Amino acid sequence: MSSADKNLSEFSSPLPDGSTFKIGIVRAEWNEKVTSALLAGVLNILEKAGVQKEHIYTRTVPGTFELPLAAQQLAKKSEIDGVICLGCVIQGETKHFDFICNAAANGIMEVGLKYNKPVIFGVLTTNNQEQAEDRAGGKHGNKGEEAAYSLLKML
Ligand code: DLZ
Repeated sequence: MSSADKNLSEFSSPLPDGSTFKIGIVRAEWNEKVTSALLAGVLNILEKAGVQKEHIYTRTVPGTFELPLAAQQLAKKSEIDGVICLGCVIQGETKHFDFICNAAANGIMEVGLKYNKPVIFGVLTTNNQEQAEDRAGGKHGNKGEEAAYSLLKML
């Protein structure tokens, strides 16, 4: 099912209790408006799940390509239970899109497997700005909320 057919902010089961969890968040600064909206979505769900503000460790990186390294730096800390990576890659005229998306997806998965912790791929990979905004608090919900829900479920 594509995210055009599913609202990213609608979940099939109740939010897990997050009151004991310590969570890392890494946000890419490219496409700042969108990734800020994704971060707001994450924080909304974490708050609703009872995650304490002082148990949330937020970092920023220049672009989506840099997400895996910062995720690794958080994931290797024993006190952190899981990490959410937020980015937005928008298709351009060159092959940059494919390289960045593939590197980020593979790198993020590797970090999770290496540290045996959930590391969530909260990255929008869209054809244009409108599709990204539709999924960052727009008509298709918020990918950040979906990412936070996924992390809580995995934990
Ligand atoms: C270079 C680049 C381009 C063209 N597009 C995006 C994008 O749409 N989204 C994003 O998060 N980052 C982009 N970047 C930056 C790369 O992720 C990375 O920061 C640089 O290539 C430096 O390594």
